[in-house]
Amino acid sequence: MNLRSFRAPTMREAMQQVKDALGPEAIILNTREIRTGRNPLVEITVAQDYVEEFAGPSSTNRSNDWNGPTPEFLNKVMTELGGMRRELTRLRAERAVATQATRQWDRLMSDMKGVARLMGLTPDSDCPESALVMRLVAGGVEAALAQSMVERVTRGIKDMQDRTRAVAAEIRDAFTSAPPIWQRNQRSVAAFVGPTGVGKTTTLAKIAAKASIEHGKKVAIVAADTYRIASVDQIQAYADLLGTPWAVATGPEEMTQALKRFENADLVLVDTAGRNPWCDDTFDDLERLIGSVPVERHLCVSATSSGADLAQIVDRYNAGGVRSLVITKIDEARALGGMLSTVWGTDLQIAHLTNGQEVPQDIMTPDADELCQAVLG
Ligand SMILES: Nc1nc2c(ncn2[C@@H]2O[C@H](COP(=O)(O)OP(=O)(O)OP(=O)(O)O)[C@@H](O)[C@H]2O)c(=O)[nH]1
Ligand SMILES: [Mg+2]
Repeated sequence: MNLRSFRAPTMREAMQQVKDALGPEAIILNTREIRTGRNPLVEITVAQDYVEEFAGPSSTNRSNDWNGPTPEFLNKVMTELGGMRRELTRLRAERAVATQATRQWDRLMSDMKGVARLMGLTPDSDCPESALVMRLVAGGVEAALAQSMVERVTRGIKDMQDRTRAVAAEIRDAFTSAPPIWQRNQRSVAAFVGPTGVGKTTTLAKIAAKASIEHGKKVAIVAADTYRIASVDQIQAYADLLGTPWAVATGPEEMTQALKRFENADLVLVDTAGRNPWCDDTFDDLERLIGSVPVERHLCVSATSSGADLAQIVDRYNAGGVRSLVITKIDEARALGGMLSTVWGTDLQIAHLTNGQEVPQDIMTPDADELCQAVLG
Protein backbone atom coordinates (compact mmCIF):
# COMPACT_ATOMS: atom_id res chain seq x y z
CA MET A 1 0.00 0.00 0.00
CA ASN A 2 1.34 3.36 -0.99
CA LEU A 3 0.81 6.01 1.71
CA ARG A 4 0.91 9.75 1.30
CA SER A 5 0.79 12.48 3.94
CA PHE A 6 -0.50 16.03 3.73
CA ARG A 7 0.27 18.70 6.34
CA ALA A 8 -1.37 22.08 6.89
CA PRO A 9 -1.96 24.47 9.82
CA THR A 10 -5.66 23.48 10.01
CA MET A 11 -7.72 20.36 9.29
CA ARG A 12 -9.74 22.22 6.68
CA GLU A 13 -6.56 23.22 4.76
CA ALA A 14 -5.09 19.74 5.00
CA MET A 15 -8.35 18.22 3.68
CA GLN A 16 -8.31 20.68 0.83
CA GLN A 17 -4.79 19.56 -0.09
CA VAL A 18 -5.93 15.94 -0.12
CA LYS A 19 -8.93 16.73 -2.28
CA ASP A 20 -6.85 18.75 -4.70
CA ALA A 21 -4.27 16.04 -5.04
CA LEU A 22 -6.38 12.88 -5.02
CA GLY A 23 -10.00 13.84 -5.42
CA PRO A 24 -12.95 13.36 -3.02
CA GLU A 25 -12.63 9.50 -2.89
CA ALA A 26 -9.29 9.58 -1.14
CA ILE A 27 -9.25 7.01 1.68
CA ILE A 28 -8.09 8.65 4.91
CA LEU A 29 -6.14 6.28 7.12
CA ASN A 30 -5.05 8.57 9.91
CA THR A 31 -5.11 12.17 11.12
CA ARG A 32 -2.90 13.58 13.83
CA GLU A 33 -1.63 16.82 15.23
CA ILE A 34 2.09 17.46 14.95
CA ARG A 35 3.83 19.78 17.42
CA THR A 36 7.37 20.05 16.17
CA GLY A 37 7.81 23.79 15.65
CA ARG A 38 6.12 26.83 17.12
CA ASN A 39 2.81 26.29 15.36
CA PRO A 40 1.05 22.94 15.43
CA LEU A 41 0.24 21.24 12.11
CA VAL A 42 -2.43 18.75 11.13
CA GLU A 43 -1.27 15.70 9.19
CA ILE A 44 -3.58 13.52 7.12
CA THR A 45 -2.35 10.19 5.81
CA VAL A 46 -4.12 8.64 2.82
CA ALA A 47 -3.74 5.42 0.84
CA GLN A 48 -2.78 6.74 -2.52
CA ASP A 49 -2.82 3.52 -4.52
CA TYR A 50 -6.35 2.70 -3.28
CA VAL A 51 -7.50 6.00 -4.71
CA GLU A 52 -5.83 5.24 -8.01
CA GLU A 53 -7.07 1.67 -8.13
CA PHE A 54 -10.54 2.65 -6.94
CA ALA A 55 -11.03 5.42 -9.48
CA GLY A 56 -8.44 4.64 -12.13
CA PRO A 57 -5.07 6.31 -12.71
CA SER A 58 -6.69 9.50 -13.91
CA SER A 59 -8.77 9.93 -10.76
CA THR A 60 -6.94 13.06 -9.74
CA ASN A 61 -8.03 14.74 -12.93
CA ARG A 62 -11.32 12.91 -13.05
CA SER A 63 -14.29 14.46 -14.79
CA ASN A 64 -17.95 14.01 -13.88
CA ASP A 65 -18.41 11.00 -16.18
CA TRP A 66 -16.59 8.64 -13.73
CA ASN A 67 -18.13 5.13 -13.91
CA GLY A 68 -17.20 3.64 -10.53
CA PRO A 69 -14.28 1.53 -9.22
CA THR A 70 -12.03 -0.34 -11.63
CA PRO A 71 -12.38 -4.18 -12.00
CA GLU A 72 -8.78 -4.60 -10.71
CA PHE A 73 -9.65 -2.66 -7.58
CA LEU A 74 -12.79 -4.75 -7.03
CA ASN A 75 -10.79 -7.97 -7.49
CA LYS A 76 -8.24 -6.84 -4.96
CA VAL A 77 -10.92 -5.88 -2.45
CA MET A 78 -12.68 -9.22 -2.91
CA THR A 79 -9.42 -11.14 -2.36
CA GLU A 80 -8.70 -9.18 0.79
CA LEU A 81 -12.26 -9.68 2.02
CA GLY A 82 -11.90 -13.44 1.44
CA GLY A 83 -8.71 -13.42 3.54
CA MET A 84 -10.43 -11.48 6.31
CA ARG A 85 -13.39 -13.85 6.32
CA ARG A 86 -11.06 -16.85 6.68
CA GLU A 87 -9.20 -15.11 9.52
CA LEU A 88 -12.51 -14.34 11.23
CA THR A 89 -13.62 -17.98 10.94
CA ARG A 90 -10.31 -19.09 12.45
CA LEU A 91 -10.62 -16.61 15.35
CA ARG A 92 -14.22 -17.71 16.00
CA ALA A 93 -13.09 -21.36 16.12
CA GLU A 94 -10.25 -20.44 18.52
CA ARG A 95 -12.68 -18.58 20.76
CA ALA A 96 -15.04 -21.57 20.76
CA VAL A 97 -12.20 -23.88 21.86
CA ALA A 98 -11.13 -21.40 24.57
CA THR A 99 -14.71 -21.10 25.82
CA GLN A 100 -15.04 -24.88 25.90
CA ALA A 101 -11.75 -25.16 27.87
CA THR A 102 -12.95 -22.52 30.32
CA ARG A 103 -16.22 -24.41 30.81
CA GLN A 104 -14.34 -27.67 31.37
CA TRP A 105 -12.03 -25.96 33.88
CA ASP A 106 -15.02 -24.48 35.75
CA ARG A 107 -16.66 -27.92 35.84
CA LEU A 108 -13.41 -29.48 37.15
CA MET A 109 -13.09 -26.85 39.88
CA SER A 110 -16.70 -27.35 40.87
CA ASP A 111 -16.16 -31.17 40.99
CA MET A 112 -13.04 -30.67 43.12
CA LYS A 113 -14.93 -28.46 45.53
CA GLY A 114 -17.67 -31.10 45.74
CA VAL A 115 -15.12 -33.84 46.48
CA ALA A 116 -13.40 -31.64 49.06
CA ARG A 117 -16.76 -31.00 50.74
CA LEU A 118 -17.42 -34.75 50.84
CA MET A 119 -14.02 -35.20 52.46
CA GLY A 120 -15.04 -32.76 55.13
CA LEU A 121 -12.87 -29.93 53.83
CA THR A 122 -14.02 -26.37 53.46
CA PRO A 123 -12.53 -25.23 50.15
CA ASP A 124 -13.33 -21.59 50.68
CA SER A 125 -10.75 -19.52 48.85
CA ASP A 126 -11.24 -16.65 51.30
CA CYS A 127 -10.44 -18.91 54.24
CA PRO A 128 -6.64 -18.97 54.76
CA GLU A 129 -6.79 -22.23 56.69
CA SER A 130 -8.54 -23.89 53.79
CA ALA A 131 -5.92 -22.58 51.36
CA LEU A 132 -3.16 -24.21 53.44
CA VAL A 133 -5.05 -27.49 53.65
CA MET A 134 -5.57 -27.50 49.89
CA ARG A 135 -1.87 -26.78 49.39
CA LEU A 136 -0.93 -29.81 51.49
CA VAL A 137 -3.47 -32.01 49.72
CA ALA A 138 -2.03 -30.87 46.39
CA GLY A 139 1.41 -31.91 47.76
CA GLY A 140 0.04 -35.43 48.32
CA VAL A 141 -0.82 -35.20 52.02
CA GLU A 142 -3.84 -37.23 53.04
CA ALA A 143 -6.83 -34.84 53.35
CA ALA A 144 -7.80 -35.75 56.90
CA LEU A 145 -4.20 -35.41 58.06
CA ALA A 146 -3.79 -32.05 56.29
CA GLN A 147 -6.98 -30.73 57.86
CA SER A 148 -6.20 -31.81 61.41
CA MET A 149 -2.57 -30.68 61.20
CA VAL A 150 -3.43 -27.21 59.91
CA GLU A 151 -6.21 -26.77 62.47
CA ARG A 152 -4.01 -27.79 65.36
CA VAL A 153 -0.82 -26.02 64.35
CA THR A 154 -2.34 -22.71 63.26
CA ARG A 155 -4.79 -22.30 66.12
CA GLY A 156 -4.56 -18.75 67.47
CA ILE A 157 -2.19 -17.55 64.70
CA LYS A 158 -3.69 -14.72 62.65
CA ASP A 159 -1.04 -13.86 60.09
CA MET A 160 -1.04 -16.06 56.97
CA GLN A 161 2.75 -16.17 56.68
CA ASP A 162 3.07 -17.13 60.33
CA ARG A 163 0.55 -19.91 59.78
CA THR A 164 2.52 -21.23 56.81
CA ARG A 165 5.74 -21.05 58.84
CA ALA A 166 4.13 -22.97 61.69
CA VAL A 167 2.96 -25.73 59.35
CA ALA A 168 6.38 -25.90 57.68
CA ALA A 169 8.09 -26.23 61.08
CA GLU A 170 5.70 -29.03 62.01
CA ILE A 171 6.46 -30.89 58.77
CA ARG A 172 10.21 -30.47 59.21
CA ASP A 173 9.98 -31.83 62.75
CA ALA A 174 7.98 -34.81 61.56
CA PHE A 175 10.65 -35.72 58.99
CA THR A 176 13.49 -36.46 61.38
CA SER A 177 16.17 -38.69 59.99
CA ALA A 178 17.87 -41.75 61.46
CA PRO A 179 21.62 -42.25 60.89
CA PRO A 180 22.41 -44.10 57.64
CA ILE A 181 22.36 -47.86 58.11
CA TRP A 182 25.88 -48.16 56.64
CA GLN A 183 27.33 -45.73 59.16
CA ARG A 184 26.62 -47.40 62.50
CA ASN A 185 29.59 -47.51 64.86
CA GLN A 186 28.63 -50.79 66.47
CA ARG A 187 27.92 -54.11 64.84
CA SER A 188 24.32 -54.30 63.79
CA VAL A 189 21.97 -56.80 62.22
CA ALA A 190 19.47 -55.08 59.95
CA ALA A 191 16.42 -56.86 58.54
CA PHE A 192 14.47 -55.25 55.71
CA VAL A 193 10.76 -55.83 56.15
CA GLY A 194 7.73 -54.52 54.30
CA PRO A 195 5.06 -55.18 51.69
CA THR A 196 5.73 -57.00 48.42
CA GLY A 197 7.82 -55.44 45.71
CA VAL A 198 8.64 -52.18 47.47
CA GLY A 199 12.37 -52.60 46.90
CA LYS A 200 13.63 -54.38 50.04
CA THR A 201 16.20 -56.55 48.28
CA THR A 202 17.39 -53.75 46.02
CA THR A 203 17.77 -51.43 49.03
CA LEU A 204 19.69 -54.15 50.88
CA ALA A 205 22.07 -54.44 47.92
CA LYS A 206 22.57 -50.66 47.78
CA ILE A 207 23.37 -50.53 51.50
CA ALA A 208 25.66 -53.58 51.28
CA ALA A 209 27.63 -51.90 48.50
CA LYS A 210 27.86 -48.52 50.28
CA ALA A 211 28.88 -50.13 53.58
CA SER A 212 31.53 -52.40 52.13
CA ILE A 213 32.94 -50.32 49.27
CA GLU A 214 32.59 -46.75 50.56
CA HIS A 215 32.82 -47.30 54.33
CA GLY A 216 35.07 -50.35 54.50
CA LYS A 217 32.68 -52.38 56.68
CA LYS A 218 32.67 -56.15 56.89
CA VAL A 219 29.26 -56.99 55.48
CA ALA A 220 27.38 -60.32 55.38
CA ILE A 221 23.95 -61.10 53.93
CA VAL A 222 21.27 -63.54 55.07
CA ALA A 223 18.64 -64.54 52.51
CA ALA A 224 15.56 -65.18 54.63
CA ASP A 225 13.07 -64.80 51.80
CA THR A 226 12.46 -68.35 50.71
CA TYR A 227 8.81 -67.58 49.95
CA ARG A 228 9.33 -66.23 46.46
CA ILE A 229 11.07 -68.34 43.81
CA ALA A 230 14.31 -66.69 42.65
CA SER A 231 14.66 -64.42 45.68
CA VAL A 232 17.69 -66.45 46.87
CA ASP A 233 19.21 -66.20 43.38
CA GLN A 234 18.75 -62.42 43.56
CA ILE A 235 20.70 -62.29 46.85
CA GLN A 236 23.37 -64.65 45.54
CA ALA A 237 23.85 -62.45 42.47
CA TYR A 238 24.35 -59.32 44.57
CA ALA A 239 26.59 -61.12 47.11
CA ASP A 240 28.79 -62.54 44.33
CA LEU A 241 29.02 -59.13 42.71
CA LEU A 242 30.14 -57.50 45.95
CA GLY A 243 32.25 -60.45 47.17
CA THR A 244 30.14 -60.60 50.34
CA PRO A 245 29.62 -63.81 52.39
CA TRP A 246 26.01 -64.91 52.51
CA ALA A 247 23.76 -67.65 53.87
CA VAL A 248 20.18 -68.85 53.55
CA ALA A 249 17.82 -69.02 56.56
CA THR A 250 14.49 -70.74 56.08
CA GLY A 251 13.52 -70.86 59.75
CA PRO A 252 14.50 -69.60 63.22
CA GLU A 253 17.25 -72.21 63.78
CA GLU A 254 18.96 -71.44 60.50
CA MET A 255 18.63 -67.75 61.27
CA THR A 256 20.37 -68.22 64.62
CA GLN A 257 23.11 -70.28 62.94
CA ALA A 258 23.62 -67.69 60.21
CA LEU A 259 23.96 -64.85 62.70
CA LYS A 260 26.45 -66.93 64.70
CA ARG A 261 28.40 -67.62 61.53
CA PHE A 262 28.60 -63.89 60.77
CA GLU A 263 29.25 -62.72 64.32
CA ASN A 264 32.44 -60.96 63.21
CA ALA A 265 30.73 -58.92 60.54
CA ASP A 266 30.17 -55.19 61.21
CA LEU A 267 26.86 -55.24 59.41
CA VAL A 268 24.62 -58.24 58.72
CA LEU A 269 21.80 -57.50 56.28
CA VAL A 270 18.76 -59.79 56.34
CA ASP A 271 16.44 -59.99 53.32
CA THR A 272 12.88 -60.98 54.30
CA ALA A 273 9.93 -62.01 52.17
CA GLY A 274 7.52 -59.37 50.96
CA ARG A 275 4.03 -60.32 52.12
CA ASN A 276 0.57 -58.85 52.12
CA PRO A 277 0.45 -56.45 55.09
CA TRP A 278 -3.31 -56.95 55.55
CA CYS A 279 -2.83 -60.65 56.18
CA ASP A 280 -2.13 -61.91 59.74
CA ASP A 281 0.03 -64.81 58.50
CA THR A 282 2.56 -62.26 57.30
CA PHE A 283 3.34 -61.12 60.80
CA ASP A 284 3.20 -64.62 62.31
CA ASP A 285 5.79 -65.82 59.78
CA LEU A 286 7.96 -62.74 60.31
CA GLU A 287 7.90 -63.16 64.09
CA ARG A 288 8.72 -66.84 63.77
CA LEU A 289 11.73 -66.03 61.60
CA ILE A 290 13.30 -63.02 63.28
CA GLY A 291 11.27 -62.54 66.47
CA SER A 292 13.73 -64.38 68.70
CA VAL A 293 17.03 -63.01 67.36
CA PRO A 294 18.58 -59.57 68.00
CA VAL A 295 17.67 -57.90 64.74
CA GLU A 296 16.79 -54.30 64.00
CA ARG A 297 13.84 -54.03 61.64
CA HIS A 298 13.92 -51.41 58.91
CA LEU A 299 10.54 -50.97 57.32
CA CYS A 300 10.58 -50.35 53.56
CA VAL A 301 7.52 -48.65 52.11
CA SER A 302 6.96 -47.21 48.69
CA ALA A 303 6.35 -43.48 48.25
CA THR A 304 3.90 -44.41 45.50
CA SER A 305 1.41 -45.80 48.06
CA SER A 306 -1.42 -43.56 49.27
CA GLY A 307 -1.03 -41.71 52.56
CA ALA A 308 -3.87 -43.74 54.09
CA ASP A 309 -2.24 -47.07 53.10
CA LEU A 310 1.17 -45.92 54.30
CA ALA A 311 -0.21 -44.94 57.71
CA GLN A 312 -1.80 -48.37 58.16
CA ILE A 313 1.20 -50.30 56.86
CA VAL A 314 3.45 -48.45 59.32
CA ASP A 315 0.97 -49.14 62.11
CA ARG A 316 0.91 -52.86 61.43
CA TYR A 317 4.68 -53.32 61.16
CA ASN A 318 5.39 -50.97 64.05
CA ALA A 319 3.55 -53.32 66.39
CA GLY A 320 6.58 -55.63 66.08
CA GLY A 321 9.01 -52.73 66.56
CA VAL A 322 10.61 -50.77 63.71
CA ARG A 323 14.07 -49.23 64.07
CA SER A 324 13.81 -46.89 61.06
CA LEU A 325 11.98 -46.30 57.81
CA VAL A 326 13.26 -46.61 54.26
CA ILE A 327 11.01 -44.87 51.79
CA THR A 328 11.53 -46.29 48.34
CA LYS A 329 10.66 -45.29 44.78
CA ILE A 330 10.41 -41.57 45.42
CA ASP A 331 11.37 -41.21 41.74
CA GLU A 332 8.07 -42.84 40.78
CA ALA A 333 5.85 -40.90 43.20
CA ARG A 334 3.91 -37.97 41.73
CA ALA A 335 3.85 -36.22 45.11
CA LEU A 336 5.76 -36.86 48.32
CA GLY A 337 3.11 -35.71 50.80
CA GLY A 338 1.97 -39.28 51.43
CA MET A 339 5.28 -39.81 53.22
CA LEU A 340 4.04 -37.58 56.01
CA SER A 341 1.58 -40.33 56.93
CA THR A 342 4.49 -42.70 57.64
CA VAL A 343 5.93 -40.53 60.39
CA TRP A 344 3.02 -38.44 61.60
CA GLY A 345 2.00 -39.34 65.15
CA THR A 346 4.91 -41.79 65.51
CA ASP A 347 8.47 -41.32 66.70
CA LEU A 348 9.78 -43.11 63.63
CA GLN A 349 12.72 -41.69 61.76
CA ILE A 350 13.63 -42.06 58.11
CA ALA A 351 17.02 -43.64 57.46
CA HIS A 352 16.98 -43.61 53.66
CA LEU A 353 15.09 -42.61 50.58
CA THR A 354 15.61 -44.52 47.36
CA ASN A 355 15.15 -42.95 43.99
CA GLY A 356 15.82 -45.49 41.28
CA GLN A 357 16.84 -49.01 40.35
CA GLU A 358 20.55 -48.45 40.07
CA VAL A 359 22.71 -50.22 42.70
CA PRO A 360 24.31 -48.64 44.67
CA GLN A 361 23.83 -45.01 43.61
CA ASP A 362 20.05 -44.59 43.89
CA ILE A 363 19.84 -44.19 47.64
CA MET A 364 20.13 -41.13 49.85
CA THR A 365 19.67 -39.81 53.33
CA PRO A 366 16.66 -37.57 53.87
CA ASP A 367 16.82 -33.81 54.22
CA ALA A 368 13.94 -32.42 56.31
CA ASP A 369 14.05 -29.00 54.59
CA GLU A 370 13.88 -30.51 51.12
CA LEU A 371 11.07 -32.88 52.11
CA CYS A 372 9.13 -30.01 53.68
CA GLN A 373 9.51 -27.99 50.50
CA ALA A 374 8.39 -30.93 48.37
CA VAL A 375 5.26 -31.32 50.48
CA LEU A 376 4.37 -27.67 50.99
CA GLY A 377 5.43 -26.52 47.54
N1 LIG B 1 11.85 -46.77 40.35
C1 LIG B 1 12.37 -47.44 41.37
N2 LIG B 1 12.36 -48.77 41.34
C2 LIG B 1 12.90 -49.41 42.38
C3 LIG B 1 13.44 -48.75 43.49
N3 LIG B 1 13.87 -49.69 44.37
C4 LIG B 1 13.61 -50.88 43.81
N4 LIG B 1 13.01 -50.73 42.61
C5 LIG B 1 12.54 -51.76 41.69
O1 LIG B 1 11.40 -52.39 42.25
C6 LIG B 1 11.34 -53.75 41.84
C7 LIG B 1 11.21 -54.64 43.06
O2 LIG B 1 12.41 -54.53 43.81
P1 LIG B 1 12.83 -55.60 44.88
O3 LIG B 1 14.06 -55.11 45.54
O4 LIG B 1 12.91 -56.98 44.29
O5 LIG B 1 11.58 -55.52 45.84
P2 LIG B 1 11.28 -56.41 47.13
O6 LIG B 1 10.60 -55.58 48.12
O7 LIG B 1 12.50 -57.11 47.56
O8 LIG B 1 10.25 -57.44 46.48
P3 LIG B 1 9.73 -58.81 47.19
O9 LIG B 1 10.92 -59.47 47.76
O10 LIG B 1 9.12 -59.57 46.06
O11 LIG B 1 8.73 -58.42 48.19
C8 LIG B 1 12.60 -54.00 41.06
O12 LIG B 1 12.31 -53.86 39.69
C9 LIG B 1 13.55 -52.88 41.50
O13 LIG B 1 14.52 -52.57 40.52
C10 LIG B 1 13.43 -47.31 43.49
O14 LIG B 1 13.87 -46.62 44.40
N5 LIG B 1 12.88 -46.70 42.40
MG1 LIG C 1 12.94 -59.11 47.85
